[in-house]
Amino acid sequence: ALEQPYLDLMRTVMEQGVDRDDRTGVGTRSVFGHQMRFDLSRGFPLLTTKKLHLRSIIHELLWFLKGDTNIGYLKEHGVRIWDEWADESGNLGPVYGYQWRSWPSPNGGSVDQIANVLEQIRNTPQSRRLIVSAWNPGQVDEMKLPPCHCLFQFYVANGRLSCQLYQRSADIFLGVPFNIASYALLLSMVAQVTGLEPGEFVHTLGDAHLYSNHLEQAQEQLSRTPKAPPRLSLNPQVTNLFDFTFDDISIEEYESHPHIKAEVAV
Ligand code: U5P
Repeated sequence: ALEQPYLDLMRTVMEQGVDRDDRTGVGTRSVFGHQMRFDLSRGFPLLTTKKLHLRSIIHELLWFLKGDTNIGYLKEHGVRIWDEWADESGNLGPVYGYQWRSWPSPNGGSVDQIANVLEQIRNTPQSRRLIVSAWNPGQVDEMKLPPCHCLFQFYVANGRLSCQLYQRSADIFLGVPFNIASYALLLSMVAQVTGLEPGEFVHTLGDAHLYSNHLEQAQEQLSRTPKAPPRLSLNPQVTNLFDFTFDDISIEEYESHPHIKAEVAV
């Protein structure tokens, strides 16, 4: 199954992980360093072993791409995933959107990493420098939440666009299913606007952990048999990455096992 690498990660951590305390006080079982590969030509890697809703993730990605770091846009669309981190004005500090679209440069200007990487994919697809970084060491302390998905790189071969993400910290049960979907979506959108076919999403994890209060849920999920993956449908008229709207993106033929409830560690 397309999601097998995710289920393998879950099983590996369950069986071979080390139990540790963590910042939240909940406690985790973890491994350090793990890689998963998802071939997007086989379908969209939205998990089928539990039901997931993509609405928040689509809005969050569009919000990142706008360069926005205030939760106002998310609130307007009923997305609450960033609420607990924002200050009274809804600001999050120089998080993802800011670094992606306007990383401050030493001369007082700024770098639009997304626009640059699109231009490089189009003009020098063989480049080994197709990188976007959200981890700005000079500004991490000003961010309400230091980036979990820190850096990604594109790779073009045989008309296919691949993307590898480095994620420093990965909540396997709650966060990772959405991180996979979010980057698979970004990869598909970038592929469309650069005239390429989606290739592989390679997901590299640093501290990959199951919270101690997610172990039962993980067992339940591992007992389920995956179904055929859904399909991502993007409006083919969109040729500029920044023109995508919520209505241009949909998931089709999604069949899944029921949702599994679990507490978020804050
Ligand atoms: N987390 C994710 N994916 C995200 C954002 C957060 O898995 O996109 C999880 C991290 O894995 C961790 C927590 O469990 O949120 C952030 O805590 P820390 O790593 O900053 O201590």
